[in-house]
Amino acid sequence: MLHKTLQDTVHDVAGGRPRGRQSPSASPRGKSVARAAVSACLALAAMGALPLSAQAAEFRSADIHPDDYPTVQAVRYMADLVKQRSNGKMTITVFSGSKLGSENDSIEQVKLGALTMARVSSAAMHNICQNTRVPSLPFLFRSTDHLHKVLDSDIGEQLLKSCEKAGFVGLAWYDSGSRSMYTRNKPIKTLADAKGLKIRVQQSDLSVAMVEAMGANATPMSMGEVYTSLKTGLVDAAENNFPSYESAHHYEVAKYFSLTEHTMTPEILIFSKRQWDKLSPQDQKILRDAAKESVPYMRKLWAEREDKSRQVVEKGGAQIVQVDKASFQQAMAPVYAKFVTTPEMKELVQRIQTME
Ligand code: GTR
Repeated sequence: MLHKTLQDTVHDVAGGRPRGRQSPSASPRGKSVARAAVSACLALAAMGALPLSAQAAEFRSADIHPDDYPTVQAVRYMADLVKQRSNGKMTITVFSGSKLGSENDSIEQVKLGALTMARVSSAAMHNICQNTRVPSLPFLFRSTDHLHKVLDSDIGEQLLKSCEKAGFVGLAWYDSGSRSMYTRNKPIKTLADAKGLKIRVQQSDLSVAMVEAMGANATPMSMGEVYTSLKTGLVDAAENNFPSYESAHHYEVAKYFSLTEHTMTPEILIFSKRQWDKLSPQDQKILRDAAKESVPYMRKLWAEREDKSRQVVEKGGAQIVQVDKASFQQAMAPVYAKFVTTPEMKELVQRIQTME
């Protein structure tokens, strides 16, 4: 493919005659012009100076979730649109199930440009791009509708854009429902039940602070380590949404799922800024549009999966526990005080809270 498209470039460089007519390379002088052009293109491509738009682009995207998970399905949906609209010039292969490493590994690779895309939890971006903390703030959204309204508005765009300085083009937000606590030994019903527990959290200062504000001890670790940590009692509890609780089999080792619904941290689809800058505006538009169009598809899959996962865990012996939510909510003021620090964040939070 690369060869073919480079030839097309050579064709342009060497005179751009339509196919079927005698090309300059048919004459001895033409041949040497074409040869020189090929070498120049190869050299430029090797240096990364040739716009990717002149080459066939094969992108890889990482996800820690299994094949049937809504995030993986949504990026595959985007990939189909991109392939179709670029006439096969741009392809995206999604590597599911942590085949390309943990979320933190993928983020690092995307920053370097060694990997093109990753679908990660926005919590994994908190310490890299601080505005991504905003939609993870505890009890910020009143409902899924409220979350969607915010993420679909200019606020969502502003938050996605804020990662560019750190080397990431934010393409889309995906749903992740709300996260709740689950425990091995006894159910959490009120804030007092969380006190002193060792709770696994995502690798983010904000996630640590949320659990500490509940009076518990936070143990940040990657998702891949959680099952064993729960099973062996290294931690007493963890927190996640129903689909992750189910697909990662955490319900088998921590059966009390307490509906704290303390955060609605969304998923984010990131693209390497290094690679993005080499694409033509037309190709960038194809990618952006396709990512946006995968969002409603993802939301539909997500709603279905939340219901299905809830049924699976209940059948598997998990107990769904109602909690005194207000007691958790009241404990969160220090988290806001610590993390909503810049005028921009303060304004965003205020706009979100007052959005109808
Ligand atoms: C899930 C999320 C993953 C990962 C995981 C975790 O809800 O989809 O990307 O961040 O939570 O808790 O590590």
